[in-house]
Amino acid sequence: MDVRDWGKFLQPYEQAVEELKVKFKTLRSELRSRDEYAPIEFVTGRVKKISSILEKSKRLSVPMEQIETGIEDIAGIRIMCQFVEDIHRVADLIRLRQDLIVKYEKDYITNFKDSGYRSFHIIVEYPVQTAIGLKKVLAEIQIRTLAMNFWATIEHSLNYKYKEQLPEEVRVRLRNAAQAAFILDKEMSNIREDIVEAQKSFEDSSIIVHKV
Ligand code: 0O2
Repeated sequence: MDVRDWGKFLQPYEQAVEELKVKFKTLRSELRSRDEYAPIEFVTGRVKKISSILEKSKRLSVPMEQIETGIEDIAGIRIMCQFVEDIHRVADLIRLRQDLIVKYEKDYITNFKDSGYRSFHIIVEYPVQTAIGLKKVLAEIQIRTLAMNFWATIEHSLNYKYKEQLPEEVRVRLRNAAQAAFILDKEMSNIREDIVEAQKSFEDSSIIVHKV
């Protein structure tokens, strides 16, 4: 594929990412305005880089004609939560949606990866209305806590720096850091109710200050 073909190929994925970002950000503000606890802290999204698509298709032996079905994270949405419990709540909300179909789920929270990676992935099929009709694309929704995201972001950049050849010492430190992030999530879950209550009264008081 030349650059123009890639542009055409990636267009529906770009649209899917933009639409899904708006939908999950809206879900967050909608829950807040209904005065319900919003399990979403913030949402990001990206379309996979061409070099990364090519590298993954090579690694998984997916021929170019099959990348639409063989590579499921060309469109990627990331939903960050405060607590592990929120991840399950967000996953429930996604399963109930009528605007996408859940294909399958990968639970790297119960079964974390050797690297120490933890996150909950949901692969969905999302219909995009394009100029030439409806196009269904696959998207990967990653749901994680702020601690899981901190760890994954650092590990991703170190892997980029060392080109996937992490020195053993760094690897061990990352595993220890993953364990620390796991304990942090657990401790935060233990005092979750106190934290949520405190945040709620802080928000209420800032609304009063705003009104004055
Ligand atoms: P990008 O944004 O393209 O650079 P994999 O073999 O890891 O590619 P797997 O195990 O089936 O594939 O995972 P999956 O569900 O396809 O998700 C891949 C994405 O999950 C990665 O995308 C990361 O965002 C995240 N991920 C999976 N494993 C790890 C890990 O060990 N460390 C970190 N930091 N992230 C991970 P890309 O390709 O890295 O992202």
